[in-house]
Order: sequence, then C-alpha cells, then structure tokens
Amino acid sequence: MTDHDFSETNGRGLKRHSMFDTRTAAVAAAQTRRTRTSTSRAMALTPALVATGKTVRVVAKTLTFALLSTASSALTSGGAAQPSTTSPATRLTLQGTPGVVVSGLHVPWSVVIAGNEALVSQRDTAEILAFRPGEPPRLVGKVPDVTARLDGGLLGLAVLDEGGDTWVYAHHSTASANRIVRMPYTAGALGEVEVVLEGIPGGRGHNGGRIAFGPDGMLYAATGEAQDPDLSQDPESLGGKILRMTPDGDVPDDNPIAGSLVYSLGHRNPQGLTWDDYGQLWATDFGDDAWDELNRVEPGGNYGWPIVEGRGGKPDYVDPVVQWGTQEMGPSGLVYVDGTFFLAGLTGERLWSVTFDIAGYPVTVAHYIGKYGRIRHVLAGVDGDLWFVTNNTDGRGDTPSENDDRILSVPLAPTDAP
Ligand SMILES: [Ca+2]
Repeated sequence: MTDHDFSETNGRGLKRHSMFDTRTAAVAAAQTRRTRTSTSRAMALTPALVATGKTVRVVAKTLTFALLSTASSALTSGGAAQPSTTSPATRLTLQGTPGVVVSGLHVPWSVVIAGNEALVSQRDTAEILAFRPGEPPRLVGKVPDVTARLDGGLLGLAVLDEGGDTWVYAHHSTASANRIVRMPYTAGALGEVEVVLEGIPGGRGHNGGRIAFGPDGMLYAATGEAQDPDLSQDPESLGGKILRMTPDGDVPDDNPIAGSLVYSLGHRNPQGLTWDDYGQLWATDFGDDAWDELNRVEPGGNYGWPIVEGRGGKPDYVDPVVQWGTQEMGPSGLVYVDGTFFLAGLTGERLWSVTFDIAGYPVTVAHYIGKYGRIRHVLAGVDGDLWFVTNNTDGRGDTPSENDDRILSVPLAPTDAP
C-alpha cells in the first residue's frame, strides 16, 4: 500500500470533488504521456505549455537509464526558477556509502538538532528520544494527548533557544484536531506542555506536520487539509496552509493577511520546509495521484490545491518550481544545504537532490532508489554530514528489516558535475 493509493489519496473518494479530480486527472494523464514520449524540445512546443507563455525544459542530466527516466518528469518554467539560489560551483553531492547513526526506531518522523544532541519524534508512541552520535538514544519525554491513527500522531519538532532556555516544539494529532505545543528542555528532560496553537484540522490522513523556525525568528507550520480539499482554499481554515506565527502562537504584525496566521494557501499535504541562503522559504507538497511538488513559497501565495495539482499555468495559482510523478517521490522532509536542496521520498523510496544550473533551471538527481526503503526526513546532522531518516515501520512500506527504522549519515562534497 502506498501513500498515494490510500488515505494520502483522497479526492477520488469524495464525490463532491469529482470535478476537480477529473480535470486534474486529465491534465496529469496528458502531461504524463508527453513526458514519456517526447523530447525536451517537443515538450516546449506542446500547446498547453506554450499557452502559459513560458518556456519549459526537461532536465535529465543523469548517468543511468533509471535516473534518466525519473529525472525526466521534473519540469520548471524559466520564469519560476531562481538562478540566484545557487551556482554550479557550490553544488553538493553525496559522498560514499551512508553509515548508520541510529537503528531500531519506530516510525521516526522528525529529527532536529538541539546543541550537540539530536532529538527524534516517534509518530505512534508519542515519544521524543535524544542522542549524541555514537551513543544509543534515550527517552527524554512523551508528548501527552497524542492520538496516533494512520498518518496522524506525533509529527514535526522544532527547537528554540531563548534567553538560555531551550524549548522543544511539537506538532501532533489529538483525538479531534492537530495542535502545536512546546515543552522546556532542561537537564536532558522535557518539562510541562504549553499549548502554542490549537484547532488545526487533522485526521487519519493529510496532516502535513513539519514545523520550523525561519530566519526571521517566526515559527512556520505546514498543515494538511485533513482529507477535506476545500479547506486548502478557505482562508479562514488553518488546514492546507503554511502558517506563520510568533513563538507564542500569535499572529505577527507583518503576515500577508492582517490578523491571520495564514502565510500561504492551496497546499494539500505539505511535510517539508526549508530556507535558502536568501531567506526564501521552500516547501514540498505531497500530491494526490499525479504530481508531487517543490514550491518556492511567497507570502500570500496560492499553491493551487485542489483546483490545480502540479503545474497548471493558471495566473491565480503559483506553479511548483519542480514537480515529480507521484510514484517517483511522495515527498516529506526537505532541507537546503549550501546551494543544494535534498528531499525525502516516501513513495519513491529515494532521496532527491535539486540544484539550479547557471541559467536557473533545476537539475534533479535521484539517490539510493529502493535501497533504504521509504525516506521520511532529511536534515543537516550534528556531525556536518547529511542525515536521512527511513520510515519502513510506518505501516505503508514493505516488511521492515530488523534494523528499521534508521537514521543514516552521508558526507557531502562539492562537485562540478551537473
Ligand atoms: Ca500546487
């Protein structure tokens, strides 16, 4: 069972959204046919794409046929790509065989760094573990009132150091909704819970879940539409959004909609947040049955769901900078490190890297296809290496190995390769 063909896929099971689904499926089918049968030159000339007034280029600079076929569906418009994000000289590549940092975890969802430690959330047990590299993890607390059902449970973590105190934030499901709480982290243990934000739509599926502090000191939360796609376009709902709040959960004065936590809307099931060197926010979105997305997130931007999935070319909705066929991706965590984006692929059971060439076009490369199973999260680790987190115990993968789930570590090295 994959994420896309059960709860993470929803629209088709909901009759009132059938119009959107039909249109989305038709566009997706046409795009898929073009992707599979056309060269990049031909794709740039297809009427649907020409009508957007943008040029399109397929990026497929990979060495093997397998990588070529997966990379070939990653499209971008020249207008949307951001050449200033990186340059070829600063691209990073993975070096050598990944080593195991920790094994035997149960549905690890988020890993964050607090000082010289890493903290791990376990979705179904509601436990937060801490470890230093080379040492076994230890339990530092259990988040109360967590309801774990299907994709819900204890999800994203974030860390705030403030006035000598360390706070651990957690985004989790309750019996009726999702919420964000925080706990002081003192002397290796989590203290009493304070509620930061309640009333985020949640359920068995499409919970989003990632949280992170931005370079502006604000807390950002990626929320899902809880299998009710209409919420994504409803500015009054906290579902299907990226929210921006103060560390206390209040609305910042400079949010795009006065008095609202909504920073951007039209997301489906976003689970990855990161910022580039220019302070620009980027987010992944886990698609329905056609396209998964990497989005450059602008304040007040509408990212289209459920009216558009993937590239729609409609003026009211922001297209993804890169999109993937859902079987290749199923994105959760996202991190930007020195000019390179890394995306954790659940359904595709691979890690993706995205860089931009000198003209601003994305270069996507798949790593470790099927080798480690489902990948939930990716981050810059304590040791300066890239860490990624498997998720073969989450009930959706093949039979987990006795070592699952694991956090793996791989060194990064600059490369001139495209
Ligand atoms: Ca979108």
